Amino acid sequence: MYDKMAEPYRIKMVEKIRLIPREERERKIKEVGYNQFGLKSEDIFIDLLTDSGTGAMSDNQWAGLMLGDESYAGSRNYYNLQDSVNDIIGYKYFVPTHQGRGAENVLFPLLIQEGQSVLGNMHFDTTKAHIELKGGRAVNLVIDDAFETQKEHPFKGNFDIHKLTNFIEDNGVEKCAFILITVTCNSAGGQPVSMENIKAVKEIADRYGLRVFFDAARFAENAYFIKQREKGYENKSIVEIIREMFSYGEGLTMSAKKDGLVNMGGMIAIKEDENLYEGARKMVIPMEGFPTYGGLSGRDMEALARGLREVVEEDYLQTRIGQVEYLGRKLDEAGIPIQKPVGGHAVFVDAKKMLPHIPYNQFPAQALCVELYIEAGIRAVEIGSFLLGRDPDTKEQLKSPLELLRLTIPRRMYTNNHMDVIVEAFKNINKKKDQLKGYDFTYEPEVLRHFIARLKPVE
Ligand code: P61
Repeated sequence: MYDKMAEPYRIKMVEKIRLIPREERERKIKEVGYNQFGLKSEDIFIDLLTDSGTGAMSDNQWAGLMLGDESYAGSRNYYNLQDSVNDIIGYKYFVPTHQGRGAENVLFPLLIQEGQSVLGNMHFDTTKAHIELKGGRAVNLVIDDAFETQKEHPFKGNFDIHKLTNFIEDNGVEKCAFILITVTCNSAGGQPVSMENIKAVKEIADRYGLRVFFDAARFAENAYFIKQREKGYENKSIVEIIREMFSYGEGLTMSAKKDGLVNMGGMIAIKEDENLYEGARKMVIPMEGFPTYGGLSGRDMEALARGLREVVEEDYLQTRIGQVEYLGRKLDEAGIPIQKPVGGHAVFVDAKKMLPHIPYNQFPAQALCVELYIEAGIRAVEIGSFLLGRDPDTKEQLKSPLELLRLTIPRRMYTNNHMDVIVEAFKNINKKKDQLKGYDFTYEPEVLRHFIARLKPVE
């Protein structure tokens, strides 16, 4: 075999994209208050805002759409999805939801009491928001190496076991709702969590009588990293690794828009706790829909049932993660500081390192996002203080330990030529980076502000 593996698929249908002139890009980004969420997608050449629901489905999934059974109750696609969940995740119960936050909204009230903390490696923003909306506190206990972008560590998404035990000891177990392991750890750079670490977290949970859940959005990518990097797993299949991973938890929430390989979908899955399942089943009705569809149409459930089986194919994962690595390597060679090693779904550019003259409260990574759009019509997303928001008690702007620009690669969408264009854009920005300015709010909503906030350059 050759060292280099090509994608295990060929392209059957294409979608037109175009690069509008630079003056238009300058005008459009100003019109939307320098917030790339406000841009129309037709004004974007390469869209790296997210890998969430943006991937390409396979012919097999598209064929599945035609087999959608849109019965209100008991759709056959629900049972097909149940089979996929049982086979791949290994949990007994599941409840479909329209996407990940729908699952959080249904499950978290059953697990959190007012004032309790949810102990995570690093919670993603919708997860943090749902924890806080239920009166809880989201606590991040990831290892410190995650915050040192230049330091190589194979599992930068790992929990710091000392921080975890200290938190429980210092605050008391009654102040802890549950432990949530996010795989891969999105906010730290799509960084994986090792099996050894998951086991250690489970041991601590057992010692204190706490329960472990997973935020499973990128579960297959995490399993692939375990296979590549962790001793003892090199000869296991991806499904074996996934099942072992989840065996250490009681349940999960999943945004299926990532490793489910669908444009819309999510779920709650529960290992064996029938009471919890009954609770989720009851709550999903008023919030998402009847438990055999949970906010999804039958055809969506069929696409997901098939996507779950495709995402665990190793040649797919190899080229998927290989493309992200390719982009990371090229940026690194061009002298652009990135989170190392490169994570599963995105390359994270270290804006704090690249633009040290812009302070955290003027959002250096957001400044870089704006420039990237103006430079080459590329839309990226800020993962830093702009996303993090304010302290819920004091309303002070929080200082994120990392100021990252995320180049999120949709699944099965772009070619390496697109990756090369991204690298060229960064080379040009790097030459004039000292002239970039920070940003300040002209409009700031209270919850999940970065979606609709408006900004202006700081003079
Ligand atoms: C993303 F700018 N992620 O990474 P839902 N858990 C985890 C996620 O990564 C996640 C969800 C739960 C997105 C979409 C996104 O401010 C933003 O299906 C680890 O999106 O509800 C979502 O899943 C929630 C982008 C979300 C954002 C919020 O791009």
